[in-house]
Amino acid sequence: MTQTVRTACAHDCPDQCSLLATVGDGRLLKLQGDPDHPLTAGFACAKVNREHEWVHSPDRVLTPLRRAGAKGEGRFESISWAQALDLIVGRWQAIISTDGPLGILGYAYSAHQGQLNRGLLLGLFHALGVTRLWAGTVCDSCAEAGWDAACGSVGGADPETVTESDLVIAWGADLLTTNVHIWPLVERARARGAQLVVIEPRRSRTAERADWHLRVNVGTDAALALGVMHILARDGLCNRDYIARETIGFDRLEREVLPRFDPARVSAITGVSVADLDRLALLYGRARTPFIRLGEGMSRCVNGGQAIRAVALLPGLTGAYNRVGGGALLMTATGFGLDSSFIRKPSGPATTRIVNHSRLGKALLELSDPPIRSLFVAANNPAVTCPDSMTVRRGLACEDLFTIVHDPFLSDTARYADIVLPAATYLESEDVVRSYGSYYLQVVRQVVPPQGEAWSNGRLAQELAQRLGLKDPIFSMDTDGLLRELFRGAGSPAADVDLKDLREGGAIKLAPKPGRQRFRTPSGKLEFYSETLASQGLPAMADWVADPLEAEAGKRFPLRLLTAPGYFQAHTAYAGVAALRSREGAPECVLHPEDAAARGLETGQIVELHNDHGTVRLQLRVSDETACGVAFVPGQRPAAEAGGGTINMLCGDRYSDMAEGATYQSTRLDVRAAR
Ligand SMILES: Nc1nc2c(c(=O)[nH]1)N[C@H]1C(S)=C(S)[C@@H](COP(=O)(O)OP(=O)(O)OC[C@H]3O[C@@H](n4cnc5c(=O)[nH]c(N)nc54)[C@H](O)[C@@H]3O)O[C@H]1N2
Ligand SMILES: Nc1nc2c(c(=O)[nH]1)N[C@H]1C(S)=C(S)[C@@H](COP(=O)(O)OP(=O)(O)OC[C@H]3O[C@@H](n4cnc5c(=O)[nH]c(N)nc54)[C@H](O)[C@@H]3O)O[C@H]1N2
Ligand code: SF4
Ligand SMILES: [Mo]
Repeated sequence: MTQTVRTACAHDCPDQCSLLATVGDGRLLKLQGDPDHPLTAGFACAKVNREHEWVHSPDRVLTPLRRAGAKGEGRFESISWAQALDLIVGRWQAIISTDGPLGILGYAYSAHQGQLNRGLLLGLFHALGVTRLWAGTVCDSCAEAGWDAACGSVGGADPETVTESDLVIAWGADLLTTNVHIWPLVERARARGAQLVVIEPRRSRTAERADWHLRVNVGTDAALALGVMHILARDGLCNRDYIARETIGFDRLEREVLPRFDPARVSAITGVSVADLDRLALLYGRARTPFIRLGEGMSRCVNGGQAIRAVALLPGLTGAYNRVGGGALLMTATGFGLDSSFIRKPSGPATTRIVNHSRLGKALLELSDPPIRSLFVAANNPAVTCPDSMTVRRGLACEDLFTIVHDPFLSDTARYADIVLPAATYLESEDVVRSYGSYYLQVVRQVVPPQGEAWSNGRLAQELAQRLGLKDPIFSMDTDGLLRELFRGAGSPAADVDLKDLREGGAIKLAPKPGRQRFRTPSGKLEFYSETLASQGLPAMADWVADPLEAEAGKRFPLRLLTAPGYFQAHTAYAGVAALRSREGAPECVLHPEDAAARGLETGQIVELHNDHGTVRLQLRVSDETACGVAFVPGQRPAAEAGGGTINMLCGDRYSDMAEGATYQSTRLDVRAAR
């Protein structure tokens, strides 16, 4: 007997698909996209098509484990949940009584689950008052700050309106890889005459299928956007009426910044020819409903915040923000009006010590008063995904750090743990997800029972909280109670959601009215000039300045690193699925033919990428899909797969210009044949 259950995908992905799961004998047999969901449109991505192999992978951790070898070695013995929880609670109580709760670091950020499972762990950390993470600096904190500087904390254009667009720009976004469900809609717009322009340093899957791939130098998008603005202003293509009504500060930008971004200088910075720059500006200026899909990749470098900010300002010049099919979309998450503080902040001190992902290793090794004595990681793999991951591993290897990792798999990070706890995936628990790339909200239904003795993050948080004597009601609530808490502080439009509908039905759409982008800046307008940023000592206006440190490092390390998500991978989460591993192929580095020839290197050869941080071995592929001077490394792969290293071992711990984001893309390195 098989049965079909409607659920939602909880991977860290902007699409947040609605899924139909076929189940038989307690096993997931098949997952397919829900045909009734307008964006999912009946198909899942290449990764989730293999979800049955992920859930039932032979590599799943099925019981709690205690370390039986050296840290990092990966030797463990099975113990019971009761033993594991006793060990954790005993250790934490001892730390709290001698050093206070700051001696514990709670590390849980986003990743592969919904609002309840994620929120309850954060609630546990908050109630205990432990040291916490500035969540998101590896991912979107900088991109979000760049967007907020221009538009305020507000969702962008509804992706479904892209069908009305006459010019689609994927600006640093490989749609087919990270946002595949917008693709059929883009194709519909193209069938009606729209052009697709991809602005990318490499020829991505999406760039290959575009009408025009505009190659831009890594880290120069702010200059490109300002160059387009220069031409729009010069050629009389601005909508002065919109600028006067809905924006502030354009006059100052036009006077003080744009003159410096003349086509010749912009061309020298960005690598885009003056003719192509003119063509882009004219295409944009003459389009009625240009739709810009911004990706986060370009924000992950030292001047990344300014890049996102400058691109987000562009639709303000022509008034495209006020036309259905026009505007810009980075994220939608803040558009729902959800406020998870009743779950994430049930009690405990309002502020605490905060650690940045990029400096996790340093925090583990160097923080004092009190030092970090215990690290709790759930649903993340910082040994691979954090910048400066060599230092992270040195921190994780400390004998006196008591590390607990909750994960369905023995990740690279879990290999360093003292205690590994088996985690249930989203298919094994209940939750609610809100998309960050569309405007849908949906419940996640349990599809199969937890595998082995796995517990969901929510259950783990609740059981730990109870054993640690926390009395907050959220730690004994069922899903219905938690859902009510999640919506208790909700503003519009989430405040109007009927929880019964949400619980029993499919996805609910909460999109803003199309055709008028709202701004939640202090002025209520699109801000070309930001007093808020100025008061933080940041540039009041969008600008581009060269990074002096990088120019210096460039003299010794001629190549620049470019990284991006793998097509068949979700960072490291599918390392346990053999079929996806083999589809993705060996962990690789892609070099331009000229760079490869200059070093005498060939496709298939094992090479060493190296800089002052260390050396990483990868397989070389020679292709002009990457630019001269750029070493492209797709995906995040476990060290064992990649011949002993992972790419973030070469990345430094510098912060981006806004919100302390990671700066993978500002890494300099060189490549040589492996010795
Ligand atoms: N298959 C797959 N899908 C995923 C993920 C995954 O690992 N695998 N990860 C998910 C997660 S957590 C996130 S946050 C999203 C991220 O998805 P997006 O927001 O789309 O961001 P990225 O894919 O990181 O980067 C997008 C593109 O930016 C390009 N890029 C890098 N630097 C620059 C630059 O300086 N200028 C320009 N113009 N482009 C640049 C990269 O080549 C890349 O193709 O994807 C999600 N979806
Ligand atoms: N060089 C470079 N580095 C990057 C990026 C890049 O583009 N380039 N991208 C960055 C981005 S955007 C992000 S978001 C981060 C991602 O960084 P992480 O979130 O650290 O990476 P993941 O590989 O997604 O790790 C998720 C872990 O959660 C586990 N897991 C899955 N489901 C569950 C669950 O329900 N419960 C529990 N407890 N565990 C679960 C998986 O098995 C996996 O081990 O990486 C960042 N790192
Ligand atoms: S595209 Fe994203 S949301 Fe949809 S099934 Fe794949 S991972 Fe899940
Ligand atoms: Mo991310």
